[in-house]
Amino acid sequence: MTDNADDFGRNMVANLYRHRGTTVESASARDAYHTLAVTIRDRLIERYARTAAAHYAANPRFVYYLSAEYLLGRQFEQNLLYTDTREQARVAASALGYPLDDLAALDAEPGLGNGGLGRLAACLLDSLATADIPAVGYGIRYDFGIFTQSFRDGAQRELPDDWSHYGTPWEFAAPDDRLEVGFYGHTEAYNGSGPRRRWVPGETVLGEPSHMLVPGWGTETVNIIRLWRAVASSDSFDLGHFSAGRYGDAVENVTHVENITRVLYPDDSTELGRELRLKQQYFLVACTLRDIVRRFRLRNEDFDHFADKVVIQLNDTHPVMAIAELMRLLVDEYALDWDRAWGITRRVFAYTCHTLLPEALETWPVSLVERLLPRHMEIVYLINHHFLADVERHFPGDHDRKRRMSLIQEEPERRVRMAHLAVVGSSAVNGVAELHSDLLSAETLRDFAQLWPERFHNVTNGVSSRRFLRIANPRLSGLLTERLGGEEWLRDLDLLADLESHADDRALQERWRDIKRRNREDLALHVKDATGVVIDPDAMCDVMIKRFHEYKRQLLKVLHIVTLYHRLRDDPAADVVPRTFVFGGKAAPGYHAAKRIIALVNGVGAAVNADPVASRRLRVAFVPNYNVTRAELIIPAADLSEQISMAGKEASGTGNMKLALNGAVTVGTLDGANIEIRDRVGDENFFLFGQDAAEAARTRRGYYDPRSFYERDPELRAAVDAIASGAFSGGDRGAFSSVVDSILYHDEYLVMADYRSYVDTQDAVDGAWRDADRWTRMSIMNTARCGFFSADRTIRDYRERVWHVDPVRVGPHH
Ligand code: 26Q
Repeated sequence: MTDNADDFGRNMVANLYRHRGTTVESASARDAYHTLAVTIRDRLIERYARTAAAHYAANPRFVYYLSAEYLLGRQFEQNLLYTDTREQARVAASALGYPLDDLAALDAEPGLGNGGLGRLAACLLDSLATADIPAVGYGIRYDFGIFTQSFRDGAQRELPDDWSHYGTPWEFAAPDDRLEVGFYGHTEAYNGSGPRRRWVPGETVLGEPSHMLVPGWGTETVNIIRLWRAVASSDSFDLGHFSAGRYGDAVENVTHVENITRVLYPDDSTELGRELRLKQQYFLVACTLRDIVRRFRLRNEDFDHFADKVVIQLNDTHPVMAIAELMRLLVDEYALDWDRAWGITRRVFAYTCHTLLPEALETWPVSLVERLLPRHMEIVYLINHHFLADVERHFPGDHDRKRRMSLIQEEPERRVRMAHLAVVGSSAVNGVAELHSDLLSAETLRDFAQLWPERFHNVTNGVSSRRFLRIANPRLSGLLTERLGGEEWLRDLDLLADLESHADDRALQERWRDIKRRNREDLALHVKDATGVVIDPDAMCDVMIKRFHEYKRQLLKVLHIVTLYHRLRDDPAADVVPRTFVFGGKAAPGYHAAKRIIALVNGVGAAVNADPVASRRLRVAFVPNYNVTRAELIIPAADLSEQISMAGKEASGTGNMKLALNGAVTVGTLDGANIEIRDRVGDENFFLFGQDAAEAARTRRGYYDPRSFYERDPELRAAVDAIASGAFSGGDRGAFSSVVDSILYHDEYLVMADYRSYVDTQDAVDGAWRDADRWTRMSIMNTARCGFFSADRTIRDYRERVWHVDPVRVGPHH
C-alpha cells in the first residue's frame, strides 16, 4: 500500500462506490466519513494480516487481557496518526467537499466502560501492540455503553448511549465464529470415578465475536480486541405469535437472550448482585476461554504446554469465573485429572486488583451461582476444599484464618468471594500503585500475602502518551518534538527529562504559556457551546475530572469554591486569582449521594457565574457527559489538577498522570499514584495537603467529630451554612440537607478534617500562579519528570514481573 495522495484518493473513491453505493457528487458527510475511515482501515488490515502470519509462524506465548470494560476513545484520529495518512486524508476529504475535522467529529466513541479501569485496559492494549507483544483483548460488545449524561435543573439525567446506531467502520463481525454458551440446568455423573462431571445447561445462547484493530505506534504490529455479543438463534423468533398479532410475545425470547449484552452496568456499589450482571460476566468468560483454547490448539496439542503459551490477565474480579471455567473445560471436557488441571490453571492466570474499598470487593450469592452455573459452583467448592486444606497445613488449627480466607463467606448469607477465588487461582496478584499494593498486602488481602508473599506485586498504572499527549495536545507535542529533536519521545517517554535543563529558558517558557493559553481558548469554545458559560482564557484552569464518588471528595472542591465566593462577596477587592473551575464526571444512576453532589456543583456554579462581583474572577463550568473525547479537550488546557481523594481510598488514579504530563500542577493528597507523581516531580512542584493514609485510618478508627471543625472554622461554617440555607438551590433548604448532614454527622471521607489544610494550600496555589515564571517552571517540570507514567513502562513491568513474554517482530510490507 503506497501512501501518496493520488493513490489514497483513488482508493477512497473506490471504497465510496463499494461500501456506500453512492457517488462523489452525492456523498453525504457520513458517507465521506465512513469511506475515509475504511480507506485508513485498509492500511491497518494489511498490517494485521502480516501480524497474524508472524504470530502463527512464531507460535509465541500470548497475553490475553480479559476485561468487562474498554474505553477506547475515538479511533479516527488515532488511526490517521498510526498510519501516517493525515495529509492524504485531508486532501481526499476536501475532494469530497468536507473539511477533515468535520468528518473526524462524526466518529463515535465506543463508551464500553465506566472510568479508570476501562481506560487503563485501552492504554495497555495500545502499549502491548507498540511493544510488539502478541496479545488479544477480550471484552463485551455492549449495545449501549455508559449512559449519556445531561443536566436538568442541575441534576444528572441519563440517556441511552446508542454508540453504533449508524454502524461503525472499525468493527468486523465474525458470525461464522459463533459459539454456544450454557446457563442454568443441572450436573450429572460420568461413568467412572473422579471429579469429572457433565453439565447439562437449561438454556443456551450464541456468542458472536467481532473484532477491532489495535495498532502499535511506529511498528507494523496490529493486535486485535475481540468483543462478544449475545445473539438469539433464528428459531427464537415466534412466527406463530407474530401472525396472531402478539408482536411482543413473538420477540420475547430474542429479547431475553440478547439482553445479556444489551447494556454496560454503571459502577454501582448499591446495585450489586443482579443476575444479569453475573450472566454477562460468565458470557464473556465462556466465549473467551473457548476462543483461547481453540487458538492454542491451532498450533499445539498437549495441554502440558498450555501455560507456556497462554497468560490470562484478569482486569479486576469481573472475569474471575474464568478460573472455574478453565477447570471445567480441562476436567470435564478434556478429561484431565484435577491436580494436573489445577497446576495449569494456576500458572495461566494473573489478577489485577483496582480497589481498596471493602464494599467494592465483589461477592455473589451462593444460591444464585448454584442456579445459574451449577457446575461452576461445584468446582468452586472443590477448589475451596483443596485450598483450605493447604491453609490448615500452613496454620494448623487456625480456624478463624480459614473462615476469613474461605472462598465462601458464610454470614449474613452465603456468598462466593470473587477476589479470594482470583488470588487462589492465580500465579500473580498486583495492585496498581505502590501505596495500593502495600495496603493490599497489609490489609485487604493480608492473609493471602502472608501465605504466598511471592505472588504479590506492584505494577503502577500508566497512560498512553500517544493519545493523551500527541493526539490530545498537538501544540505541546509539536514543541516537544522540536525541542527533543524528533518523535522518539513517543516510544520512550523518559526522554522528556531532557526538558528539565531548559525549564528556566525564556523562549521555552513563553512558548509553553502560549500553548496553554491557546488550549484554554479551544476549551472555552467548547464550554460556551456545551454549557453557555463564558470563561476567560487567561484565568487559571482548575480541573476536576473523574467519576463522582464520595471518596474522591468533589464536595471538598465545592467547599473551596464557596469559600472564595464568600471572600469576594464580603470584599470585592479580595486577593483572589482569576480561576475557571472545570468539572467533568458521571455518577452511577443509583448512587444518590453522588448525584446530589453533582446537583450541588451545578447549583454553586449557577450562583457564582451569575454573581456580578464573584464572576469577575471566578467561573464554574461543568462539562456534561465527560468521556475520553472530552478528556482530550480538557486535559491540555488544565493548569491545576485536583487529586483530592481521602488518602488510602484511590487505588491509583490515571487522570492525575494525564494531567501532569500535560503540564498541570497537582494539588493532592498522599493517595494512590499521587505519591509517585510527587516523588518524581519534587515537592516544590506539587501542592500537598491533608492527612495521609495512616493518619486518615487513625482518625476514622478513633472518635471523630466532624462538627467540631465546623464550629471552630468560620469560613467552613459559612460555606456549610450557605449550602444548608438554600443559597445554591433557589432557597430550597431541603435540597442539599442530605449532603450537609452527611458531612456534619458522619463524614466518612474526612472532608471536614482536611478542609482547612486544603483551603490554605489553595491560597499557596494562588501565590504561585501570580509568579508566572515560577508557575511555568513548575508546569514544565511536571511534564519533564513524568515519563515514568507511560503505559509503555507499565507494560515492561508486567512483562518482567508477571507475564514473561517476548515480542514478535512483524516483517515490513514489500
Ligand atoms: C461492579 C459491580 C456491578 C456493576 C459495576 C461494577 C464495577 C464496574 C467498574 C465496579 C468497578 C468498576 C471500575 C473501577 C475502576 O475504574 N477503578 C479504578 O481503576 C483505575 C485503574 O486501575 C484506578 O486508577 C482507580 O484508582 C480506580 O478507582
